[in-house]
Amino acid sequence: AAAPTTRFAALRREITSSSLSFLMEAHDGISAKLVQEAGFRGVWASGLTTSAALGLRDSNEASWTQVLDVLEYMADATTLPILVDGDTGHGNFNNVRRFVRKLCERGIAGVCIEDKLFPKTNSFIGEAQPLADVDEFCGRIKAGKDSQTDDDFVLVARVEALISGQGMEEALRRAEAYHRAGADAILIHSKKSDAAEIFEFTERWANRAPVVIVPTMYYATPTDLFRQAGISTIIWANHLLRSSIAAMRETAARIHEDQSLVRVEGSVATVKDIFRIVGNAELEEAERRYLPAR
Ligand code: SPV
Ligand code: MG
Repeated sequence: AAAPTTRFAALRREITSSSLSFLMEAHDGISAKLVQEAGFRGVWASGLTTSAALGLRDSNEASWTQVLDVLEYMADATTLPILVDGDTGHGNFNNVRRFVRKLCERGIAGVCIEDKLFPKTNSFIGEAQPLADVDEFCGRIKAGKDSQTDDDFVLVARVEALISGQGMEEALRRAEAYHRAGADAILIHSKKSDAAEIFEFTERWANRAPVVIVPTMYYATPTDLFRQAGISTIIWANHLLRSSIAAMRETAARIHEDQSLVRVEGSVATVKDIFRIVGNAELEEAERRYLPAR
């Protein structure tokens, strides 16, 4: 097939193609660049890590326009399609409409919204978080789909029924309703340490719509099993922020202890590397073109 011409089409292809796709978490411009440098074909703009990188909790403490600003830096930093974690959609159907329009304007290729209530809480905190009413959430999905200004914009509906302890029947019932409401894919989330309930879901769901998963807690499951289960897309949801936290903590402690840079110099990225990542070569070339010769 021909290469997709827009980021919207590129994300749609990742989500709908029969082969397993991967989205790697990023939370700012430089992490988005590193996702692309590693060879990934799409970015997951995580709510957890975008919030944490701002020093905030994953509880809608950053306003939706502040999230949009971060997304703009990310979209400018990479040519990859971005699927943004839209949390609950920041309110009701009306907030979803405006959010989706603004995402399309900024070239964000898709959004994932979850069937919870604003302000949300991260799925790995507490038990039995209240879920949205199914019909009300379907209204958010329909409103989002009706508001996209690019036909290929992707809306992923995230089912939190397993997370909140409401069981497989409820998860399937919700997935079916969200699919009928027009969601392009279903994200089935689980916080179990094994993938048994994910595989039960995929078997019973039988690929009526593409399935997206986030194996943060069941990370030990071999990726080939997800492939065999017909899963569309895996989101590696938070590992660039987590790796940078580990690295920053170690570097800060070492410099604090040593009052010297000697022992860190060999293990941190070079200043030259920073220049390369943010594209200083392009600026030098542009200076030759646009600045008067001296
Ligand atoms: C995120 O990355 O913000 C997610 C995934 O929504 S999770 O943290 O598992 O809820
Ligand atoms: Mg999130």
